[in-house]
Amino acid sequence: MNTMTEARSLAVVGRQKMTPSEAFVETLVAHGVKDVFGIVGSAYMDALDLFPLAGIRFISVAHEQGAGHMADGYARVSGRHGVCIAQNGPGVTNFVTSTAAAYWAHSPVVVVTPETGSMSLGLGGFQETEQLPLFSKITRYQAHVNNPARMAELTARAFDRALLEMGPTQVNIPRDFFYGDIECEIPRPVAIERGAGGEQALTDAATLLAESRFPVIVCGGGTIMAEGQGEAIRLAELLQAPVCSSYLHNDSFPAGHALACGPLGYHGSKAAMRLIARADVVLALGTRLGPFGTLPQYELDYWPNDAKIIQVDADAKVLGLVRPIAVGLCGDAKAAAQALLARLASRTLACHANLSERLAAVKAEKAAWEAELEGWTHETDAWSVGAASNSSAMHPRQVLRELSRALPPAAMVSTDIGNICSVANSYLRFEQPRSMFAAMSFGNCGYAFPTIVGARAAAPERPAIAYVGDGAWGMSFGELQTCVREQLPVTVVVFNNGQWGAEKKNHVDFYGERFVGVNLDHQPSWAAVATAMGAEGRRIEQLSAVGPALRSAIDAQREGRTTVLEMMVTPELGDPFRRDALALPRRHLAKYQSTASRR
Ligand SMILES: Cc1ncc(C[n+]2csc(CCOP(=O)(O)OP(=O)(O)O)c2C)c(N)n1
Ligand SMILES: [Mg+2]
Repeated sequence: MNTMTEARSLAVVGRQKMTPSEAFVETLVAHGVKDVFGIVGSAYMDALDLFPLAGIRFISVAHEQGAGHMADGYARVSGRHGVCIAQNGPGVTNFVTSTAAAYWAHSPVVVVTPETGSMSLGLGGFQETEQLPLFSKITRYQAHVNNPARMAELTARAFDRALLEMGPTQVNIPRDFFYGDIECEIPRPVAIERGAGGEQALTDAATLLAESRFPVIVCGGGTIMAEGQGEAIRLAELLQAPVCSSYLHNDSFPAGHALACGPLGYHGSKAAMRLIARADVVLALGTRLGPFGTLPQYELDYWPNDAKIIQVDADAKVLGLVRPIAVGLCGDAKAAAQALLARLASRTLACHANLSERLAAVKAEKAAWEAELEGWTHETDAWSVGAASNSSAMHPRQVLRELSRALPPAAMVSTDIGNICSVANSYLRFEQPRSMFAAMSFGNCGYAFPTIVGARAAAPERPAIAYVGDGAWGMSFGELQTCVREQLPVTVVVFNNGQWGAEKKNHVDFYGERFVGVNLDHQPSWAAVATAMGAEGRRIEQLSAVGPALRSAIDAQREGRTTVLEMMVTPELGDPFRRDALALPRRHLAKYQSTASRR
């Protein structure tokens, strides 16, 4: 045994004398923490000093936002806590965006925020800001260590609550409270098993499903978090019900399964949308049915307003929140699916009467969507056709298809929030859960790359790929330093279309092509930047090179090398994000009349 494993195995048991730093670090050890992401800071140096002997790796990053996203990716792929820590004040404020993103991704991230010393708080000293209000709306729980003797207790609670409520929690620690002598016991993690939901709700849900003639299942992130994919498959097979994935959870049901219809929502699968439109009963398994994932797409207003919705979610507060429901089941997706299977096993199911008709519909809709996608080689709106005709670059859709064909089986893919990354949703298929890490409802540019770095830290055996637009890449490429320095090899696909494309699409559709701040002129060669930073960089201009380049970049990961594949693509743009939220411009003042809508 080396010193590190020896130290880890010696868990501190019973009440004893220690320093608060020791109490903090031992609490991390008790919760199985092996990696912490952050940037070094004097505020917590006394605890950091203990990390190596505690068997905790400190992953030193380029920007605290990156650390927060890495903790998020780490948590999403492993189902365990992701942990990040920073210097009080500016280091901690850099966590705000990543914490908000983790909140909407339902990631159990523990954000450790050392703060200004307790004896100078409020005096406006160095690196001081109020750190609790900043995170109050983007964490599930906030612990403020108000006395050094409570360090272990409050830190442990933040860890427990992150898993209990599936979201980020904060431990705020006045920096002087790491020092001193205390007596305490390190709390053991509190494991709480979730149940299937209420008896009556289960009975009502089973009855609705048994009587349904066209049941459709929507599998959400809750199915993944509950490790309930096997139960979802059994339930789908029992009912012979088509299964849609909720928005950006393409990994919630195996894409190769005969009943899998693909994702709902923005750039999702038309097959999924057309089939759910026919449902008389929808079983929403582990999904809050977020508004963005149920909006009309491709001019299909697919949500079945007359269907009876059974919604299963571990968070009671989201039941019926966005869409009216017939039955709300506050429970774990896996346990609820098991309970429904048990209740349905011996019942006559109305949906078996028209089984062949339904399966034929599933097959036909899937085939039609695949054929449409296959033939959809470029965007066909007038602006895109014009923009692409002046360009010798590759069509984004064709690049996306080549990439998806070259993805290895256990690949983990994170996607950013741009136009091309959103179109990627049509092409990304997964057979196993915990494979897709999209910027979820918070939708911040710059999410995908650090998130995949964190995922790679948690699952070093799995190929790790990030899809990033060139604008978002400009925000986040700094973490290439982390990949190289910390030996966390990933592959980044940067879509170089020379623009903040997703927003440019709004200028095209609503603002008469009056472009303000959307063109990314004078970009550096991102391939050259990667090389300068100690990674590999390749500029890809030919479609035939896309698949081979991805495969060799994934091979390079095995040798510890990070690669940036800069895909030179046309500026054409797919359907916009927020057609629902924009309006044609009205102007009253004479000086602005030239910008008023003529339509
Ligand atoms: C942090 C942040 N800033 C701004 C936005 C608004 N925004 C949404 S998509 C987008 C454009 C993304 O451009 P790029 O990453 O180049 O991808 P593309 O759309 O060109 O494929 C912007 C600026 C955002 N979502 N997040
Ligand atoms: Mg772009």
